[in-house]
Amino acid sequence: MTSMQNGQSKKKLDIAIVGGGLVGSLEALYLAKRGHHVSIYEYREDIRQTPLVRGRSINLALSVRGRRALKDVGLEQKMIFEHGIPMTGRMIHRLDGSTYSIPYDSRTNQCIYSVGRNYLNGLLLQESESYDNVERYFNHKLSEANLEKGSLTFIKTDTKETVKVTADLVVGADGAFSAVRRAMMKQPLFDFSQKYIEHGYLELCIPAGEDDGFQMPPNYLHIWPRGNFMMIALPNQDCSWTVTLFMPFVNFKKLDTEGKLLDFFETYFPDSIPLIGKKKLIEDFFGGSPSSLVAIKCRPYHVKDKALLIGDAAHAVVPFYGQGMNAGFEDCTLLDQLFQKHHDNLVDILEEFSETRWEDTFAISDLAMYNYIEMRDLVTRPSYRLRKMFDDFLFWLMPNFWVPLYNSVTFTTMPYSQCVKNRKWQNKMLLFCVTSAAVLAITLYFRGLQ
Ligand code: FAD
Ligand code: EGU
Repeated sequence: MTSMQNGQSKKKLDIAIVGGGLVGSLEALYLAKRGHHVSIYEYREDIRQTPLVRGRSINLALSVRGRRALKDVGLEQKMIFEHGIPMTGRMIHRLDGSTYSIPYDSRTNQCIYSVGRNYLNGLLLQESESYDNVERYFNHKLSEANLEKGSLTFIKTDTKETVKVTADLVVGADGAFSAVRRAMMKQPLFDFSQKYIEHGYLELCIPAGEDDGFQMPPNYLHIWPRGNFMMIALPNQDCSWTVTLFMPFVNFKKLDTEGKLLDFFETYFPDSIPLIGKKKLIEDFFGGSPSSLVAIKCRPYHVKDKALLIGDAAHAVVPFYGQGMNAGFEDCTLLDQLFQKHHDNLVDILEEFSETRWEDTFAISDLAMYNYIEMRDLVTRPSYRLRKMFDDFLFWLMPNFWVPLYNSVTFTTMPYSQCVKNRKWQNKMLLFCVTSAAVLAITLYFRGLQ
């Protein structure tokens, strides 16, 4: 197609999306709906063709921002009601195995959904088959890019052949270690930072019970907060649970024998041992190695009218707010609104996206990093629960006026930076009220003495 797209809304663009993960495959649908010609280039093989590896399924928490994006491409109902498991609250596991739950939204009963990563990715790719203006190329690894020209070089992983293509627009949706972003690094004035945290994560599995049902109450996100480390579990469609253990790498390294592993679990997660099973715990733990977690910030997200980063490629966040995919999906929604606003004029679209999006992605990145430090033990502390009680009470009293931080992030589409500003204002307000109450009490007390 022609490269003279400037200003002409009728001209359809030729768009190359690098990365057919969650965000890339969703963006393809959005662009296809607008009539553009889209090619998805994905490093891995077609996940729809790969049988489930060792029956293991990895899941994610889908909340309002992600749902909103799926709704726009007509997939929300299918994802949520046929293949999502509602989680209405957290269930906290104490050391002694006793539990208590904290609802996500006791006021209007909103919930989040546990969805299978592979299932969702497969669904998005499958949906793209219904557009004849989308093409999918699997086993294509981006090796080189000239972003100013929109030219890309791929290596086919099966035949080792080289494939060169050019496009009107290159969308980098190739994840936290983005090759498109690497090419962008050469641009002057491109800011970049990355931060590895000292914790790694390892996935374990609680299989379905003998009666083929869930071994724990299914409609919760289960949490075992233990100070410097924690474990969480999300339910799967097949009644199993994906359990994720977050712990400093040095602690992982210390657990180098079966005995030490079982001792560790008996000390800290005793109730989980019969659920996972000793044999399976050992298999899963030593069968994998802990993965690292990285937060990446960069800006701007674009090069002229030729290239754009979205999803983890633009903003990888640590998972402690359950917002990485949701934020990436929100990128697609916002981008679509800009395509509408600027009548497909790429210069204006990319510039405005870069100019407006970073503040919100930096905000969710900071929130998630803050939560990494706090959530590990905070949920068990009285001060946290007191603040939460205040928040919930005021929310109940004035639902339009006082929306707690957690609710605004998870259950609204309010820009992330606005959620943070709200929180700061609420902190000031609470401090003011508490101080005023104290002053009033003291004043009345001394009056009483006179
Ligand atoms: P990815 O999913 O990483 O996809 C990138 C794709 O690009 C991949 O398919 C890859 O193969 C391909 N690719 C990479 N390099 C190349 C190349 N050179 N050429 C071609 N293709 C390439 N988010 C939530 O919203 N909720 C959660 O509950 C949640 N839990 C999480 C738990 C953990 C432990 C982690 C690590 C993350 C979690 N996230 C969660 C974040 C979420 O996984 C990511 O934000 C999301 O996967 C980002 O999607 P993406 O498409 O941008 O990147
Ligand atoms: C981490 C890893 C509970 C999936 C943060 C909550 C997460 C998820 C929480 C992972 C936590 C932590 C929130 C959701 C969600 C909670 C949230 C974290 C899904 C503040 C598969 N987090 N996660 N907060 O509120 O907003 O339940 O890997 F343990 S969903 Cl760390 Cl809402």
